[in-house]
Amino acid sequence: MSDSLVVLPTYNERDNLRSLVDQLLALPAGLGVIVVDDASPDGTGAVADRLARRQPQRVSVIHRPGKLGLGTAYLAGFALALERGAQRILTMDADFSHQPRYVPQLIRSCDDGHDLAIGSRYVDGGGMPGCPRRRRLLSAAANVFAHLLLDLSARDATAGFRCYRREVLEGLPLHEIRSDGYSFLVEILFLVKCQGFRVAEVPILFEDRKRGKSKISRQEIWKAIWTVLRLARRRLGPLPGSSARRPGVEER
Ligand SMILES: Nc1nc2c(ncn2[C@@H]2O[C@H](COP(=O)(O)OP(=O)(O)OP(=O)(O)O)[C@@H](O)[C@H]2O)c(=O)[nH]1
Ligand SMILES: [Mg+2]
Repeated sequence: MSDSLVVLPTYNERDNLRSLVDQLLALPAGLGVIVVDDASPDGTGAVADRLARRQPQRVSVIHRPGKLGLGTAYLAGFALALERGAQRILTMDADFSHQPRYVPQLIRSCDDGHDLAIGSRYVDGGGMPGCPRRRRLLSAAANVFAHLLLDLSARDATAGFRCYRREVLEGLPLHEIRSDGYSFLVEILFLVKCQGFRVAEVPILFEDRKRGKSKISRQEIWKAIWTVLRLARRRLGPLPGSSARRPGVEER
């Protein structure tokens, strides 16, 4: 198995998955791929199985019984990647919003000493060209809100295009994460900050998906707002009489 594994959560990505995996496997990095499919009604799981049969050394599939959320899909992928001995664990969307051409830069950034590299829309050279105004506003608002309340240093705190060094995932209290959906990305970044890991951002151009449908629902947006408020409360310290630990004291 490769020492860099890409975790690809999928829900109804049949029209994207095959060409995305082919492009990832063709990169010089010699990547492996772990697809985490939640019983997609469109048959994405069967496509993933075919890809795994074709390249069993490089493609694995985790099948879950139903749509259990993006956050828990990442956790399932991380567990398998760590078990397989991966040194770098990448995550990306399976809809080509995150282009495989940026993967080598994310890996290089970790090899240069960063613990987490984020494919970022909000640093010089990054952006969201061609995305509808509503999508850009949603992303910008989510980031401003998370920054204001959580004091995160990364400019793109909601990005799902990331490369974690193994030690980060081993060192974080992943069992404490309560977000099961999209807000997982902010919650894990908050833990990364609390533990004092080094974060870098690599500029990417985020592209709007061309095939398939977005899964972000209004409910996910409310859950994300709630997550940021919950973490902000935690950042301020334990409630009187509570025995909760203040995460910030562990900074190194
Ligand atoms: N396994 C699993 N994957 C999911 C789930 N929800 C979303 N995904 C996948 O997570 C990735 C991101 O979801 P998208 O719907 O593309 O969300 P987004 O990229 O933030 O939104 P758009 O830009 O509108 O596409 C995609 O690869 C989805 O197929 C889920 O509940 N389980
Ligand atoms: Mg997407």
